[in-house]
Amino acid sequence: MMRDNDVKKRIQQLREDINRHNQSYYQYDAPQIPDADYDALMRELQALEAENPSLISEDSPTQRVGSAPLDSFQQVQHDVPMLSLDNAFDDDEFEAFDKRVRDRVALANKVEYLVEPKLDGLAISLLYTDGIFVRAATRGDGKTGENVTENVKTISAIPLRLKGDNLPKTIEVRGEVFMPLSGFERLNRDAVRLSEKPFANPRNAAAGSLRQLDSKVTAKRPLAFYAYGIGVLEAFQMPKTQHDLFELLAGWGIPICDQVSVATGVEACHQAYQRLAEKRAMLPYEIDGVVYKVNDLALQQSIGFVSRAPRWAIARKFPAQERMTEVMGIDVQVGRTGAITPVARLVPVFVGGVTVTNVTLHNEGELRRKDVRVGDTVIVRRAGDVIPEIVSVVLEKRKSNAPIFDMPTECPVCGSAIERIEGEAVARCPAGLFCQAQVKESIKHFASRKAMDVDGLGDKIVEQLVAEGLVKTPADLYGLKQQQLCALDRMAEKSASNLIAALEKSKTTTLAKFLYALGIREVGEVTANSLANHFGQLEALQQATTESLEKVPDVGPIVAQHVVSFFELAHNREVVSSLQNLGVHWPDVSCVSESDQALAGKVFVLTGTLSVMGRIEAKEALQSLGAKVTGSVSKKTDYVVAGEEAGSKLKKAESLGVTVLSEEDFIELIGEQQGALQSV
Ligand code: 9MJ
Repeated sequence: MMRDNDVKKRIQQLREDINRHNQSYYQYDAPQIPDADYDALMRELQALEAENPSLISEDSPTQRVGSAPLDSFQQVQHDVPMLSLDNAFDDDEFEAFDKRVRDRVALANKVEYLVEPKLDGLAISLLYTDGIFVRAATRGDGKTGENVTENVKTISAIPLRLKGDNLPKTIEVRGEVFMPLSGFERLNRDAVRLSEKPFANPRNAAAGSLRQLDSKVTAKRPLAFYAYGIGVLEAFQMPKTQHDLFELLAGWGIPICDQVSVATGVEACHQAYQRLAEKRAMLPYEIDGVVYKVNDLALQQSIGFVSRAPRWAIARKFPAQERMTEVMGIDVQVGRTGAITPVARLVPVFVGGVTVTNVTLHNEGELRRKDVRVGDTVIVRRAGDVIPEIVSVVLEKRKSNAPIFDMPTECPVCGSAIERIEGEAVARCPAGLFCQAQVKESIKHFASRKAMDVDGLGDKIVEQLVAEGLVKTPADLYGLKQQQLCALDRMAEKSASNLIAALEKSKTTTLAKFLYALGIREVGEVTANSLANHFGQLEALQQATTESLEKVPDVGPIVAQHVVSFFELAHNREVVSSLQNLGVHWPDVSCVSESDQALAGKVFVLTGTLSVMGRIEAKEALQSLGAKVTGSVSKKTDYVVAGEEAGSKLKKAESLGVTVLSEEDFIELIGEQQGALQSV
């Protein structure tokens, strides 16, 4: 039997050892002892605490193993708004920012900045009262976040009790939760081994881990944290600079990134940026740029902030990332309209923030131009959210016998002779719905979110349904029976009945969505919407001539011809009427003439993250009011709706003098217009 004093000492020792091992494991991915030994230490500590409940402390590692799952996250109001950052995309934009700072505070001298790496994770707020961790919340929309306390407790890098005696009554520490690269790679290796879907990038992995209702799951995820600021601070003297603040936080045991530096004036800032860009590939975590912050906290205060971003800080993103990898094979895919696309299969490579395994080579011309061959070493680039591409082949590494890749002359799926039309880059399989690949793709398109939005009809299910001959046209989907679905791979009874219910629900749609779902060539969402608004009824559209179609905004001779050809085919007319007979229906839009629509003809661009409505919903709301939503900003754009972290499109709108709406302005506008319509 241990004496009380010995028990206390042993508990203390175990806590220190376990904390140290947690740090080695999660932060440095360098475990110092085997898992079994670690488990033994943890069990010993748990047993001692169970026998001596008075010795349990809130900061014991036993408190980090997760607790009972929640039903949902509670909301948390941020008393001090949690801001995000504006971006500078080049030196000029940063220099313009620096000038604005100097003008605002009438500073003739150079400004002193703290240069921090920009971590790619999830912003989080940590509340400490009398040094004890009491609550963690996500940023959410900056005003209201989600309470993720139970999950954050499991992150061993975050202290549950601050060190030292001179502590504030209340402090809200803000920073980024992220997943170090080694932990991310380990997590994905495990996912692949267990046939689970790997995460696309460390950011998604961190966000997915933190938004778990079951904190026991979060406890197993290798998350880390760096602080970058504070929100609420009570009964404590504010330090003088951002740098001093970092030192203060570090002294209390809060993790701070060790790559920060002070730079005075733009030249020194550019150098600090360059230094970090060069170090980037060596860092054990993903960074996507640097953040410059005015170092003097009193100056920060006087400069203030606008809507969601401080005026005293700016993020400068790194340019596209490039990495080398190998081409394992080249496949040829057949798309929904028969387009034949060569795709390079790569040895997976983590580049520009995601793991890339396939890269499209677009068409034969592109394949020839780049001369990509199986076995080649290639440079892959991915910038921002742009799809990855092969920049070039590293010819020095090519094996002398690597054969040129020949495009097939026959469709790899149905065997039809591939057609190449003069002047068109794309080769096509002309077999249409006699080609199983095109049937599969048309069904996937029909069911997709922006089309009929059939929840739960994933690609794998569609592939089985078509391969088994259960579905030949979209209309067949609505005749599927529970038993047929249950016979498919990985389809439990519950999922089958959910899918039947989702199909039923999808029958209530809009004419625009239905037209888009039909997959008529060149009829994307915007055109489908224009057609629906113009014709009002399907019957009118089906009978339209090319001349009348060309009167629709956006519709030129090619689109008009595709629409006419589509409805000329008896097969297509039959599918459309079967769908209607099976109950697919939409509200009549013919009663509102185009010019009556509140936003008729107005061109909108949505950019950044829209947190209240979401992109798809916002787009639908605009389209229902007759507006057109496009992807790029030009002189023709009437409004740009800029959500959180809006980037280059917002800049372009500002430079062209296009009206910019915040998300709140936009919601107000939609509300007013919808209200106006209802009262007509
Ligand atoms: C990141 N993501 O690393 C800020 N951030 O400061 C750093 N984010 C930030 N600072 C104010 N280093 C708002 C966001």
